Amino acid sequence: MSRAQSVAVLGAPFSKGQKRRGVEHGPKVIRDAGLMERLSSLDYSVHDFGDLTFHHYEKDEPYMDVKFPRTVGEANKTLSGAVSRAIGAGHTLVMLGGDHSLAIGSVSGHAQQCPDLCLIWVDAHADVNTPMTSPSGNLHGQPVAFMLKELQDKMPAIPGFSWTKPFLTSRDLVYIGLRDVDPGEHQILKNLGIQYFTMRDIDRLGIQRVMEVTFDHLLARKQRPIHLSFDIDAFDPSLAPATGTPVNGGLTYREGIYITEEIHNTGLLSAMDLVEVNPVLGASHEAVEATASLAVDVIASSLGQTREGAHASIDDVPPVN
Ligand code: Z70
Ligand code: MN
Ligand code: MN
Ligand code: MN
Repeated sequence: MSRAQSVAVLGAPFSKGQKRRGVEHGPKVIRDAGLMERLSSLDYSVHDFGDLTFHHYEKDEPYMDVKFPRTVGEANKTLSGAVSRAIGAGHTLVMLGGDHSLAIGSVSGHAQQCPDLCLIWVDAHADVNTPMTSPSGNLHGQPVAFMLKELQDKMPAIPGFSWTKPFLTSRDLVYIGLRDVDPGEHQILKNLGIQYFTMRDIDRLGIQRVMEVTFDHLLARKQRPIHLSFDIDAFDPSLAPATGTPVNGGLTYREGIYITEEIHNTGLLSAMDLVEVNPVLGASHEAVEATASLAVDVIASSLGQTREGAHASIDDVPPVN
């Protein structure tokens, strides 16, 4: 098992894509749950790029209904540059959020280096509202709308976002785990023909078939880099209670881990986000630790930790002495 590969871990302690405080502590609790040790034990060379620091505008008036547009826009610009540099240097990137608005910077930075990437979005939510369809004005419910070329003429010029242009087509994206989709989002999913698997679809097809169709859809024509954007609220709230918007009826532990094992097995994972872990919203210390430890399992599994175990070359088995 020789992995010449290196993993870069980048923290993005940021919360202005939504209104609840606490999600900016996500990187710390995920690290405290043992992330770096787990990745090192997978035989990667692991580089901790630390946490980014973000500028918060004191006066950041809403644009239409969009909250903190300049603060979110500039944070994502910063993140995009950092992700692009890390990928350009040859690392597999792990971004620790922070709220899901950070995917704008993370995926766009990845796309700068890998223009043909595809995106797997694991989430209870579709996060594809435009400022006009958004019921909340929160940018963590809108990141995908910034990425899709087909929505370009539906997106107003939001202050803070002039640095980014859409770079993805609707065929480059698959959703898994949806169960709380707003009417405007549903219209976008249907109109653009986006491939998505709701929790109901997982009930019908089983997670194995869902992954088969996902890779068929994204990779059948050609192999290309994968960006995995994993919102911890995709899991059932009984497993991931410490998050801003828990929705009943989510992924089981085994479904979530199967998704990430299969993504690892493609050999094409190039960058991933793990977002929306909010330690302030856990009802107890145990609830927070369970959520953070689940996040570590998701990341480790995406990067090759297996349930069946693994072994080094036969020459490395200790001889009888
Ligand atoms: C809703 C909105 C959302 C995460 C909530 C919710 C979006 N669709 N995303 N929690 N991670 O406000 O747009
Ligand atoms: Mn999300
Ligand atoms: Mn979500
Ligand atoms: Mn491998």
